[in-house]
Amino acid sequence: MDSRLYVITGHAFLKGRQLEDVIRAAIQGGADTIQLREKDYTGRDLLAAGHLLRRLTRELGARLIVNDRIDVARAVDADGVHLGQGDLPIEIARDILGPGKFVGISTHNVAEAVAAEQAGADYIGLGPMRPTQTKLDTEPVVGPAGVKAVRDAVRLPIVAIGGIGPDDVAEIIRNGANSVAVVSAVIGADDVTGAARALRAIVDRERGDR
Ligand code: TZP
Ligand code: MG
Repeated sequence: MDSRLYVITGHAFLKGRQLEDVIRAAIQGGADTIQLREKDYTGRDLLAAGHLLRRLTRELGARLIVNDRIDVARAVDADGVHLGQGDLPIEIARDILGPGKFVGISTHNVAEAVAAEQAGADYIGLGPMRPTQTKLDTEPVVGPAGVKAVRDAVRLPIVAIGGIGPDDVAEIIRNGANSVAVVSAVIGADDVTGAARALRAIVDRERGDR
């Protein structure tokens, strides 16, 4: 799954704004993939947010990925699911979702990345790049240097995540990541479209032809 700017929801950063407006602004700024990730939502609330995001991403031409919940991904016909190390295995997710859907896996080191590739993941999340307040139970920081080590070990697309701001993106992409995933840097920005556009421009510049 070839993403360039991957934006993850986080209702704490909406500051009274509507999810729909913030995600529309992010996509207009160049987010090509939206992940629904709300750890404290009920199933019903996730389903409602999923339907809203499915309509919006279809209208604007972005992918929709659901974090953790294969059932919600299927119910809203998302483009795929993002799973952690402890979640159901990839082949189970594929059985449930059916053909043509993406399965991404969170990884934190070379061994997990290699295992995800062997298991048939469509992409890996790799992080955290920096300390972050958005997710409190993170693994130790991998950093941009860790991207290089993982790039040397796997071929599948790498989506770097965790504490990423505009100053980090060039090094992360140069070290071999395909994409960056952010919550606060876009969802929490006063100018959501401008923040997304700035990140996306760096990814596009540093990726060049690849
Ligand atoms: N997984 C690892 S770090 C993280 C997730 C979901 C949070 C990223 O949020 P931010 O605000 O971009 O640091
Ligand atoms: Mg998870």
